[in-house]
Amino acid sequence: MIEKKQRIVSSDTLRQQRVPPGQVLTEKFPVLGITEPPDVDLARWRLQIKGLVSNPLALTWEEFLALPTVELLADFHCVTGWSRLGNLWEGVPSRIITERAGLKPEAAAVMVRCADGYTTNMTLDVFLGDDVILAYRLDGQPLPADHGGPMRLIVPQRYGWKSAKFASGLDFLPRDEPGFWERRGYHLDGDQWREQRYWGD
Ligand SMILES: Nc1nc2c(c(=O)[nH]1)N[C@H]1C(S)=C(S)[C@@H](COP(=O)(O)O)O[C@H]1N2
Ligand SMILES: [Mo]
Repeated sequence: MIEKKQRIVSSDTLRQQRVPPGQVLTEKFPVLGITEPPDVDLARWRLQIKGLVSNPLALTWEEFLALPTVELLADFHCVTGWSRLGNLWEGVPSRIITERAGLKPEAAAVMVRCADGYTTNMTLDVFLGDDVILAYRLDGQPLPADHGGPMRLIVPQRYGWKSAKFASGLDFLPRDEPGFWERRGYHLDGDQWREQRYWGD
């Protein structure tokens, strides 16, 4: 039996006008990062899930790959002004992770931690959106290191800085706290349709 993988189209991508205010389309896929991609050894890779969960987890790469996956069609909007439309990602829905870890009712936000030292925050209503995935494939190939391989978050309804590359940890928190760019002037929430680029927007 051939099972067709569930395909989700982000509601960001279903808009009639897909380019948010102040953004310019690009066909290329620029690479943005605070460092070169870190070397990640899959044998030692772990996804640490901790904080306000009843069942903290440290998933190995094999355990992570065994989780249910979906395909996600989504546009990508970088706060520096470019948008790339129609990316096909594949990965594990965020909700699968919180189900396995047993999210406590006090949890209201998450800090995502990455192998390059980067962090980014979001509230749980954003993180638990049905189009948020932990992606490990892009356009039918393993996710390249440049674009966050082996695994990154994809959060289509927020600017690209929330789509944490080389993700290695999820820390569930009682309230939203600023991550790497959010401490340096980027908006705490980062909704591209409200042009929430910087503090005070
Ligand atoms: N770990 C990590 N994730 C990150 C970043 C980073 O520097 N480190 N940069 C962010 C920013 S600002 C953007 S626009 C996107 C860029 O993703 P791309 O390089 O695949 O285009 O990754 C985001 N995730
Ligand atoms: Mo960005």
